[in-house]
Amino acid sequence: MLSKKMETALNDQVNKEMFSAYLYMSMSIHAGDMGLKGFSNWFMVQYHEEMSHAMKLYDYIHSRGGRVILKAIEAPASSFESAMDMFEKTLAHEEFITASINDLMETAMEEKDHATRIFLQWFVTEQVEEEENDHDIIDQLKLIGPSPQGLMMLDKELAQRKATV
Ligand code: OFO
Repeated sequence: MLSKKMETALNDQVNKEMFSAYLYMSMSIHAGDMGLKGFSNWFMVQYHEEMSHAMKLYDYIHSRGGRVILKAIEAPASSFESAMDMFEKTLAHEEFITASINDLMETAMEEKDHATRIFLQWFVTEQVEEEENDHDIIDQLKLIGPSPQGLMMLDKELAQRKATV
């Protein structure tokens, strides 16, 4: 059985993952408006990943006898300055999520909840991968600079990303 404190903290994370999904869906829409179909695809795949993160937490809370309480999801920004702006905001958001996962891990340790600590390890590893992906794309955007041809090539590459969930 989850402690009340752990249950509340995991519920807050469900909300953060659903906001992440909402944020990337908004970026997908904006990239589509910019004519960047590959970027739009990349962010939509990310939307699905974030929903799967929320569902992993949802299933775990239930499996430990807890109750999922859905809260309002904040509206994300609806427009962005550029492809670089979207990825810089993505990286900043993922750093915020990493800090949130670290806080959850601390709570699990304080509560001596080893099952939750082990469950959260998947998220710790996932955050390393997510931040690395964002850094890689930001580096490529820096190399491209103002070149529309370079941006179109990266757009083709990002069009290849397939949903894994
Ligand atoms: Fe982007 O990893 Fe979940 O939020």
